[in-house]
Amino acid sequence: MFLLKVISTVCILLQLWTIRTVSGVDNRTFPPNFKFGVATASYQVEGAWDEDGKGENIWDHLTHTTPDSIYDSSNGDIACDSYHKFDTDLDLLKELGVDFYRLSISWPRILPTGHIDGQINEAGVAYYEDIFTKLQENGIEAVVTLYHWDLPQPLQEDLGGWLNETIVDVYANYARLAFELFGDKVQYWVTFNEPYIVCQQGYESGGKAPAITKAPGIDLYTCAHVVLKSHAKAYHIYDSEYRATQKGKISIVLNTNWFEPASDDEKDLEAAERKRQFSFGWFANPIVHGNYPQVMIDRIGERSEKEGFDKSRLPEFTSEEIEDIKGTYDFIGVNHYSTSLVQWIEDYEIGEPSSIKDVSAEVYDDDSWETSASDWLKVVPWGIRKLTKWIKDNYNNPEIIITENGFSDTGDIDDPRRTNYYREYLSNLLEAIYDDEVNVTAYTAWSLMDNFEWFQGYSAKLGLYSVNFSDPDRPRTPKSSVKYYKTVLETRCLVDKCIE
Ligand code: PNW
Repeated sequence: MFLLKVISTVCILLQLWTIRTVSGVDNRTFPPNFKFGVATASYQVEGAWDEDGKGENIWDHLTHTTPDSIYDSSNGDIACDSYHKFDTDLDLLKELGVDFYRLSISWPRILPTGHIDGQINEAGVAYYEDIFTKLQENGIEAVVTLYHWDLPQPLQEDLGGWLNETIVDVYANYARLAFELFGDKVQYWVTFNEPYIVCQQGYESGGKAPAITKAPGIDLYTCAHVVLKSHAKAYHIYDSEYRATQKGKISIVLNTNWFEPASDDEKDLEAAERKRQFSFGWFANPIVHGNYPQVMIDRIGERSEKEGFDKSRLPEFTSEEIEDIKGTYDFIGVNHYSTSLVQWIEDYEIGEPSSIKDVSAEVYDDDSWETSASDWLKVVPWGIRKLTKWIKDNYNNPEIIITENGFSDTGDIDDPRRTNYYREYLSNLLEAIYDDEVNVTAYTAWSLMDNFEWFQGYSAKLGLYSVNFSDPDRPRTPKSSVKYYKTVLETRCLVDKCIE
């Protein structure tokens, strides 16, 4: 009897000692150097699509020529009008108390044709110069993406965009110009936002501009090859010409869901890992380890041969290129929103090529997961912990920056589900940091404000601030999630009171 009592007391004490959570939310404080920010992207917020000498980009072109491809036939012509309203945006950033602002430069705003030997558009340069100066004056770091999908239209028309290797040098010249002009005020550079989406949706599924769908199973791999070389070239330019004086960091931003096996069955585990390799690994493997994942090389090679191609549809890197690409990251930027289940299926039969057939896996959602206004976004907070741990284990424990994470709804000012999303995902991130010892150093909420959500137009809202798109002034109003995020930024804590 006495022994039982002792045992049960010890158990209770042990339990109390290990409890660190208040209603399931982790109550530890974020590490002292951990940074918080918010993000936007040029085409989604700037507007002023043809003002002050800006050149046309592939999204201007797509939304103007095929408006029906956008859910509400809208476009980014005006968007949030941030081209004229940066001072207002700056006030929002100050109100939130962010450590950094992640934004992107519109390439054709500073180089209207995309080419350095075209004309440099001084008004565009002045616009970004003003932004970076004001961020610096206010102690807000700049995380700057060079390419968030708004390719200068002439580079699409004349070169075929990311399918043509000659763009590597064109992009590199643009990158060098950006480092030269703004690098003294930029702490983090991102070469590309989500190359997976750029190539898979831009050059196969048609879900993003330039929506080229003519060679499935081929073009997307060519695109990725060219993007990876462009990335590496920009990295090396920064590394050798600017790093010593500007002292920033540079890398790429990769998007991925967490892919959870549908069961403990060996085959489901294998299919889930394969799906991860074909998504995140497609880019992370070359950048960290030098080449495409072996599973991609093997499967695409085998299928190409059976399809009658004389070489693999997956391009090959030379050994010099492998050495050149390997290690071109100072951190890994991760855009993460959701999780999917993956079930093993028989390989698709040989026929017309496609990247979906190359992977051959059934990818779906659990019906019980909370939904959002975007069909691809289900609320699965534990996915971010598993994903970051998997990245740690597979890519040499890199510094990880969560460069996007957020929730989509239809735009109510009172948005408890967004607050809940941030709280739950951040709680899992704390566990990744403290319990799995993952080196996550910063977190970015997508987005500062509602904006042009690509093919969903203005129907899906991901902002902390609401924007009234029917008012010419585009006034911004804080949603209730602003209050929560602001408190988190102030206290570095997700609950009323944290330990430590
Ligand atoms: C990101 N997925 O894209 C982009 O970087 C942003 O421009 C965009 O507004 C934001 O997410 C919200 O959509 C993604 O299918 C596109 O998992 C697709 C996925 C994830 C992110």
